[in-house]
Amino acid sequence: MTGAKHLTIVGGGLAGALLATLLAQRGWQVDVYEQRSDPRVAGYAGGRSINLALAERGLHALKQAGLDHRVLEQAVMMRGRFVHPLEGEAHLQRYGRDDSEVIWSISRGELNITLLNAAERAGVHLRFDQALKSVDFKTKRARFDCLGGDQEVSFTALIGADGAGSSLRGQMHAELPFEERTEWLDHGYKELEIPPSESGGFRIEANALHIWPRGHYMCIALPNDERTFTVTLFMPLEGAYPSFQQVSTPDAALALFEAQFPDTLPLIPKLKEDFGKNPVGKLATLYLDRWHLQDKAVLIGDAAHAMVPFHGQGMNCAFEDCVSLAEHLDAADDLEAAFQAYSAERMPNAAAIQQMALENYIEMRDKVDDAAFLLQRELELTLQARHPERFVPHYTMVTFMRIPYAVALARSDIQRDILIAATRGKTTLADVDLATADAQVNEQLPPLTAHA
Ligand code: FAD
Ligand code: 8R5
Repeated sequence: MTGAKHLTIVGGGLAGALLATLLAQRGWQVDVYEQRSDPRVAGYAGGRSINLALAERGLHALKQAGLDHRVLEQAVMMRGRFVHPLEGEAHLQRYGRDDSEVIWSISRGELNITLLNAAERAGVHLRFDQALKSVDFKTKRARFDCLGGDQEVSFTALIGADGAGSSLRGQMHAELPFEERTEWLDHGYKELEIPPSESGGFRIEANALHIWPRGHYMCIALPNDERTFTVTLFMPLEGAYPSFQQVSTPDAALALFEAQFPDTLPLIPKLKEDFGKNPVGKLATLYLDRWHLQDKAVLIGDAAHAMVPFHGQGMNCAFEDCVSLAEHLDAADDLEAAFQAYSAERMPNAAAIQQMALENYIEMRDKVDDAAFLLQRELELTLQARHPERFVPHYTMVTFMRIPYAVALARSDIQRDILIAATRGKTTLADVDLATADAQVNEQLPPLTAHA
């Protein structure tokens, strides 16, 4: 890139703070405007201890900024799904082959602070309590609302890292309309908490992502480093019992948990209080047909492609965007070429993970304790061992590799067909015709080595 290397980032959340660091480390002059107060001074405004699953894609991006070790120090390892059926024994289903294939539970507040500190160390100019209000793209001036009144700032280009409700997106739309569609999921969520045990330890297995699958709804729990768990109940918003419409009071919540999640009752002492206090979260997928406006503005992270949470990839994907945009900004001749190349690379991949995230809800809430699914999972691992270059389990491609999401989706579709055909009507692996499955793998799945 030749010319002025100056950029203004709107939003100092996860993607904004990481991108600012990556760019400053590459010699860019970067300003960040964040609407909230500085979490290092005011405490994290998210309030409750909210945790996120960090996987290989996000970890690799943090490594580019030299932050992987710092973040992992505060993380709790999750080896697999700990499945709690309504009847029968709870058990761990490993995500990968061993402890080199795990995901990490990290606190959003701590992560954001780590990223903001890194940005500042790299020379980024951070400004808090500044909300983007309007943009004049002709004169390249942006207006921010701040405590002392409005202020106008001139910019070279704006980067929208201002999350799902992005105001920069709205301003870009007003300047040059594009196709924008928000598909709301008809399910929502409520957060609850498992405190530490009386002796100060974790009340259930710490190194796992817990799932209570119940068909059309589910609970999950992720560990926090202060030995609590954040439990999330996902359920339809309306319609037949149970839905948030029908389960709308703390007493109704208690009745639901007594009947459907009895093993969690002694773990969540403030169930009624949490349920009454915390709002029902809404979930949506955001589809745009353009992410940039000439050489003047570009979107990253949730502002560009908010997704439902069920693959735990929203932040991971946002971090991949940051690395991609930083690399294209370095390589391209001008800003417009960089924004164009970044969009061309990332848009198909964002669409793929958005789709896979929707699909994984059904797997988590309905399939993980199903015999046919478990046999398919067993065959998946067997075929991986027999064809390590060609057959890589779906979850592994998304979570432990960095192959483009679109490649993972295309290969998963082929693999699913092979798994379903080979296990149809079978109850054990011994009954599966491995020779036929082997032939299909060799025929339909070229080696993956190029993407490793
Ligand atoms: P955000 O992190 O939302 O940051 C946007 C920032 O912009 C905020 O700081 C906001 O204050 C600021 N802002 C907004 N408007 C303005 C404005 N007008 N002017 C200035 N600043 C503004 N992803 C995973 O990968 N794994 C998980 O396990 C996971 N769990 C999640 C759990 C929950 C409860 C939620 C809600 C999301 C979860 N996600 C997870 C998704 C993940 O949080 C997002 O994908 C990720 O935060 C996107 O980063 P972002 O920087 O684009 O947006
Ligand atoms: N986000 C996650 C996974 C996949 C787990 C698996 C799923 C809560 C609002 Cl629902 C969900 C996953 O397939 O076994 N990894 O990480 C995180 C998830 O939900 C987060 C905590 C969440 C938005 C509420």
